[in-house]
Amino acid sequence: MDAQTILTLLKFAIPVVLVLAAYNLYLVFKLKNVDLFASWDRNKVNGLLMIVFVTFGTIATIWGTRLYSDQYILINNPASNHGVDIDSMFYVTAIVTGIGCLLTNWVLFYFAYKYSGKEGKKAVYYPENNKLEIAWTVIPAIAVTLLILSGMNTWWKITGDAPEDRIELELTGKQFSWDIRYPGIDNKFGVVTWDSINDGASNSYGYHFASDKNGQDDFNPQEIYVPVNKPVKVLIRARDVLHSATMPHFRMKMDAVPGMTTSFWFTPIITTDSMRKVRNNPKFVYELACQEVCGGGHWNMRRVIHVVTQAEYDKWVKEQKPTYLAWKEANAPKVETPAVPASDTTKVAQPATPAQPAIPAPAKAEVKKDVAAPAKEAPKAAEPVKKTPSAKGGKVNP
Ligand SMILES: [Cu+2]
Repeated sequence: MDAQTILTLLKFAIPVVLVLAAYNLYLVFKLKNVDLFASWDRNKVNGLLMIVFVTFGTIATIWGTRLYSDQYILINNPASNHGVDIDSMFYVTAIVTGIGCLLTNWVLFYFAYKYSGKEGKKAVYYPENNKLEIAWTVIPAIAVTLLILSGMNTWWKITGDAPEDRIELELTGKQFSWDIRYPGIDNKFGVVTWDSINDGASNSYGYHFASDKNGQDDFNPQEIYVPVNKPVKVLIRARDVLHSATMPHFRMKMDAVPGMTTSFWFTPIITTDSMRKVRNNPKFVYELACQEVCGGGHWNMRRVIHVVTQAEYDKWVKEQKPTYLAWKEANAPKVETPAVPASDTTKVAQPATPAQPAIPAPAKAEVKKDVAAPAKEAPKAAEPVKKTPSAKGGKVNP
């Protein structure tokens, strides 16, 4: 047993021993019929303890809130325009309810002290007071209505139309990661449908590359980049179960629902670099998380968000490779073994010698090697889906 373990055990053992000792003393005095507190006015002592309790509780609450305030991201440095709105709503709500909470509790404990039992004192019979009833119904009702209205106003802004000069990006939640998509230079998202999803053939997003030009410049980076002071509209989808796209530093959150596209927009107002200085933390990064407990790997659904200058953003966009290129490469017909599916790497890896006959067309069993491909059809070099998707450019149809 090391010193640390012994210390931890002692921390638990000492209070237990003290409580047992006190209980033993109590039993001894009880057996001897000694009442240590016989001279005390117990009602008065209890009344005074009420005051001590509420005073101590108030001080501890204020002290604790101040102590932890800079560790809770939700009350520090909102990094988006809507974040500022949400934080001010949070403060207003906290102040209004905080004052209500303090007032009612102070009155409660003070009355317990003031009206503690006394010899010969009788309780007053006070059955009802309509004016009081109306007052404490109407005042909270008005306060809550105002709070809700300001909340609705902010909600409508966040989920309403984004400004024209926005950039757009799309997040798709799946067990267990976020797929990120940008529309590329044409600013139009290509059509994606679930039945084209083919993880084994570099099409985990379900693009219709062969028939849909809009998708050919879309790119799927591993991290999110957004320019500062520019509105960002985020489209949110789910590939399997419910997820929830959450960007806590921007105070943004929206459920990802299979079968539909949800969205929000915000304008980042502080670059990552500036926030590192503000927080005095050179390693600080903004994050995207999943806030729906969506399964065993839920905790792993993290993506880094970089808020950069417009110039840095433009440079980054130029550097991105459209997913189409990787798909084209992965699905290009191989000259040596034309009959084998391009994604069947086990075959491609073996160079065909002249003595060997050409490998025959793939048997069913070989096709099955393309695991993780949910599409019903075997992967082919050419675009497998001929159906024209109903969604137009810019819209997605999961
Ligand atoms: Cu999730």
